This record gives sequence, structure tokens and C-alpha cells, in this order.
Amino acid sequence: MKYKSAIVPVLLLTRTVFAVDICVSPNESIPDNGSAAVVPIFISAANNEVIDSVSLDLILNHEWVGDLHIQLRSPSGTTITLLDRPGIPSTGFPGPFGCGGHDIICTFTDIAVIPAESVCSTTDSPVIAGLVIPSQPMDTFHGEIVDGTWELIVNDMSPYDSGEIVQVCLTISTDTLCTADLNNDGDLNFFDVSAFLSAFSNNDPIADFNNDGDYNFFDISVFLAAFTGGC
Ligand SMILES: [Ca+2]
Ligand SMILES: [Ca+2]
Ligand SMILES: [Ca+2]
Ligand SMILES: [Ca+2]
Repeated sequence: MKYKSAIVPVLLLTRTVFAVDICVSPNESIPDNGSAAVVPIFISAANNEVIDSVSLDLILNHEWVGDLHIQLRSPSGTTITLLDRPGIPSTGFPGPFGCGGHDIICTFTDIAVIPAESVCSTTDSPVIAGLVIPSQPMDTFHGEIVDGTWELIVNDMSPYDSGEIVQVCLTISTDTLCTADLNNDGDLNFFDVSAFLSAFSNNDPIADFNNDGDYNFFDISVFLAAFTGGC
């Protein structure tokens, strides 16, 4: 008597397998009330490594943090604002020119509980410290490729007080896309093979596994390698 197994292997669509933790120390002056200071951060990763989460550590000296507008741009060109002139618009304290505190030593992360914009003191230095929530969520980058040039973009929006970017560290965890899961259901099984063969016979670009515009043995070979490699 033959039995059919009722157990179907369940494989996750993606897995977190890769993490980047890279620092640069530009010691770059921020033009006072002028053009942006841009710090490039180069990351090399396979192009099926996509972003799960991002955080950024920043050490920045400045005499008046309320002058600062800080953004982070991904290799895909998505730009989020990390800090947008803390204390502006003013609600009384600290006054019309924003937070007059000195210096930043902080980590911008979505898991913080205090918005960076809400922190101000005239006595604490660094005034923006510890874990802080960026103006726009880091999760905006979720699912984008990691590989390429990231940019920290810092503007000083007001005359008289100035500063410099001392150090920037980018920490990124990634997911690896499961390319053989062609029906995108999180499992690798007969249905993916069937979907591949159907796409292959129709010259559907999803079957062009080696990305050369042709549909031939090499695509079958790359697909089978991805399939047997699992997710
Ligand atoms: Ca603001
Ligand atoms: Ca200034
Ligand atoms: Ca599947
Ligand atoms: Ca091909």
C-alpha cells in the first residue's frame, strides 16, 4: 500500500540573513545658512538583499540645533527627513529661532519612544541624545535594495551658528528575496515549477532568470538552482 504524505514543506518567502553596520567619519563642516553638506555612505550587497529595517547613529556638533534640517536618501532615491529644525514652529519655548541647544549624539530609529523634534534643553549637551524617532519613519525604506550609495544630507537653515558632521553610522538588516517562489505564496513546491514552465513557454520576463533577455537552458538551470537552494 502506498501512502501520500500529508506534510508539505513550508518555507518562508524571505529571511533576515544579512546586516550592515558601517560608519564614516567625515568631520565635514556644514555651510552656515548655505548649501547642503552631503555625506555618502557606500554599501555593497547582492541585489536580492532588500531592506528590513534601518537605523542611523549620528554625532554632529552644532551651536544651535534648531538651524538643522537632516535627511537620509537611499540608493533608490527615496528621501526621508530625520530632523526638521527642532523647536520650529515655536509654541513659546524655545522661541522663534528654534532649539538653541548644542550638539547631537543620537540614534534615529523607529523603535524609539521620543521624537527627535520634541527634545530641547538649553543646559543638556548633547541636546539630542540617545534613541530618538525621526521626523519620517525609517520603515519608508522597507523592501528597497540595500546596495549602492546612501546619502546623509544636512542643511543649516539660518545664519550665525554653525557646526560639523563628525560621524555617521548606518545599520541595516535585510531580507533575501526568494526568487524561485514564483507564485509568491511563501512555499516552494510543484506550483512554482509549473508557474516557471508556463512563464518560460510564454517568454514571460519572470522566467528570464539570468536577466539576458533570452529564454533558454540557462534560465532553467538558474531557476532549478534557486529552487533547490530553498528560501
Ligand atoms: Ca520642526
Ligand atoms: Ca546657522
Ligand atoms: Ca510558491
Ligand atoms: Ca535568460
